[in-house]
Amino acid sequence: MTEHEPAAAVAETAEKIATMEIRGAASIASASAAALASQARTAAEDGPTANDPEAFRASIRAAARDLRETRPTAVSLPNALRYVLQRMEGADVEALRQSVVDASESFVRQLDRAQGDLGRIGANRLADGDTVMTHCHSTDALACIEAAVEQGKSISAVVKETRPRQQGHITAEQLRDAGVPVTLIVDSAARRYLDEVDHVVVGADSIAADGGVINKIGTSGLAVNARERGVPIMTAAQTIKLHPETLTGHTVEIEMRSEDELIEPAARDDIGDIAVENPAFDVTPPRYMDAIVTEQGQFPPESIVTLMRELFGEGAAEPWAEP
Ligand code: RI2
Repeated sequence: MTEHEPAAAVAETAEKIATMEIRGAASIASASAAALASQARTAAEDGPTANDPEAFRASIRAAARDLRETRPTAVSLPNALRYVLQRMEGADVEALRQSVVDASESFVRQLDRAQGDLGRIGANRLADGDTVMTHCHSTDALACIEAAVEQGKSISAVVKETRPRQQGHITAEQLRDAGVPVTLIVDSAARRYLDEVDHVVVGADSIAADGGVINKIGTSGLAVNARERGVPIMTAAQTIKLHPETLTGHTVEIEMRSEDELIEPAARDDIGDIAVENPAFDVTPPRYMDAIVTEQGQFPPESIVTLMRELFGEGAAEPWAEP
């Protein structure tokens, strides 16, 4: 292995994230942290990285860059890489390896704990007998609903299928497993069903400093409709979804995915010369979101910047860059 060749586990994880075999902002973050730990173990075993601390560090940074390039929108991914790389320290390769493995494991542990904590906070917003509407599949959003059920509340769900990849099916199955009665609907039926819904619960891939919520395409339209119908809507998002670069004016890149997810090539050819676009995410302005629920409490979207400054200072380091 040369110093810039990633271990097989990194290439495999990067491929799975890019193709969305591993998906969901929290899962992407935890898989990326685990992949860095694999890289550390492999790089410490043999080759030039096994005896040269600087070559070892360079190989971890290179692996982080490969992971970073897979999907652009979910900030949990660079936040996970940042967490591990900032804790990489030691005078020799063995100490460096240990620090990366330890950081990766503590990141994953914190992620699990944070989701449990935010679930219990989000559950407090739900009342016994509530019907919730969901969009896409978010483990943070599901944690709130599952915690409400664990608190003994009776909850039903209207689940949007979420075109084009239909991650609503995953939500429907997991809610069913949690004993929640589920009604699956097409996305365009959402407004009709809002009259029967007490709360909308969505996740987030990134939260901007102005309180804008970047989540699966269709979230912003749902939020506007929910506001018009007077149905409260919350975003369940661990603090690793807070986007530090937005503190300094950067915007969040919206991932554009393949048109094949949207229309079969043959059907497209039949239609003729058209453009097809497939943005994976949209931005819900803070005025359409009632609350952002994190493991550190519930926030009005406009005040999330205070928490971001506390956690990140004024910006974000890029520890994966070549020095
Ligand atoms: P958790 C997903 O994106 C959805 O947009 C979901 O709301 C968000 O990640 C957060 O998921 P994608 O990876 O971290 O399906 O809450 O494109 O699991």
